[in-house]
Amino acid sequence: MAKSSRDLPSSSADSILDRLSRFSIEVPSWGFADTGTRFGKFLQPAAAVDLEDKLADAGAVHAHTAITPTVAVHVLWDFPDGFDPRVVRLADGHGVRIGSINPNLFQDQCYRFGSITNRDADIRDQAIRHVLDSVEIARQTGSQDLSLWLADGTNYPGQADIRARKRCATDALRQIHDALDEEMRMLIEYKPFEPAWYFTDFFDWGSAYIFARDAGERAKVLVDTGHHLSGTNIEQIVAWLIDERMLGGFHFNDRKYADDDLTVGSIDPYQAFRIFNEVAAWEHESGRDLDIAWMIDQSHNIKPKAQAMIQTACRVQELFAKALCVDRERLSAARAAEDTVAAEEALQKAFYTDVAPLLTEVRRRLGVPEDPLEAFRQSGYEQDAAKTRQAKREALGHPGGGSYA
Ligand code: PSV
Ligand code: MN
Repeated sequence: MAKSSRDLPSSSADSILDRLSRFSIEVPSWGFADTGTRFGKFLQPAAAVDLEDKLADAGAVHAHTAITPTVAVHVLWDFPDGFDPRVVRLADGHGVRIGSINPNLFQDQCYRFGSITNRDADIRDQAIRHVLDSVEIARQTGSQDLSLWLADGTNYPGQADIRARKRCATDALRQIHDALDEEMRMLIEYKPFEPAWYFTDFFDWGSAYIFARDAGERAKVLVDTGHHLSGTNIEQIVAWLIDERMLGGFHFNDRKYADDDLTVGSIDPYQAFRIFNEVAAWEHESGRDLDIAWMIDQSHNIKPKAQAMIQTACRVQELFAKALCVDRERLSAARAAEDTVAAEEALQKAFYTDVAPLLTEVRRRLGVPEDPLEAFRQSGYEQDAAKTRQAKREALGHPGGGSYA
């Protein structure tokens, strides 16, 4: 069994390289701006001040990795003064495209008691209109994915009728689904708590599945790896959703306690590997790539933003490469013989395989530095950005830095 990807049979190494050459993952615009915790923000001079800076940073990440061609946008944070279609050209100028569109149904005062689950029909309509406007934005940016995270929920037992809220959400999602173009997808994200503390309406994969099923065939479930209670077996959820043809995509990050938004693999790289292993297993069986949205959802409060994004994208690429190294024949044989040790070893051997030679080769093919993070750190990009962005902040009259927007 291979200790290094150099020891792989050349046919497997070739197919792994081909798959890695087709691999890409979306970065979130909000990962480049100053963000913080609910207790405050630590500002960074090189943090993006506006959407153009975020696109420039995403462009720099893509230029160093060649695997992050698209940028997710959050409608109110990125288009606070309304959507301007010139953003498509702006992104193009930085070598990236606009990816998933994230409506914002949690910031307006009217959503205090919910958006599409609100008992007030006018507020529900306002929420639906905002999402329909977001569908129009997706049309203009050529985006395939409408990514819905509903912060809706309640804080106290007795506060609201759980079933009535479920029915309101179902109606709203159907209306939104019907407005999608043929090639669009509606991704429904779940989260067990926060900002609501008694229950969230979209609380787990089962609820997201039911909402997606009832909305229509273009609706799928979005798994944010940080949105699980401790001990949840995320790869099992992923395997079930894949099998049900209901996995729409991922929001990757890592967590230790709650929705910590930490760098993928910083706490539990084996968990990320096990998730990728489910994707790789399906791809091996079906002989094609799984058509899902791979997205990063992290906000880096302490780390320099673009560095953290490069580190993340490369870590995902590395862990996916390891999952592609699983010897599927050996694994099947071990399972068939009920040889639990050998079956587990098939996974562990792949996880501990040094995939550096594969990554070097794929980066050579993609025309990017062998060590994207180090090349970026040496490039001077961050220092230049800090200078121009400080000047921009002062010109805008808020030298202290911005917000998520
Ligand atoms: C909510 O915690 C979430 O995961 C949703 O995807 C939001 O769009 C994103 O984070 C914003 O940071
Ligand atoms: Mn998310």
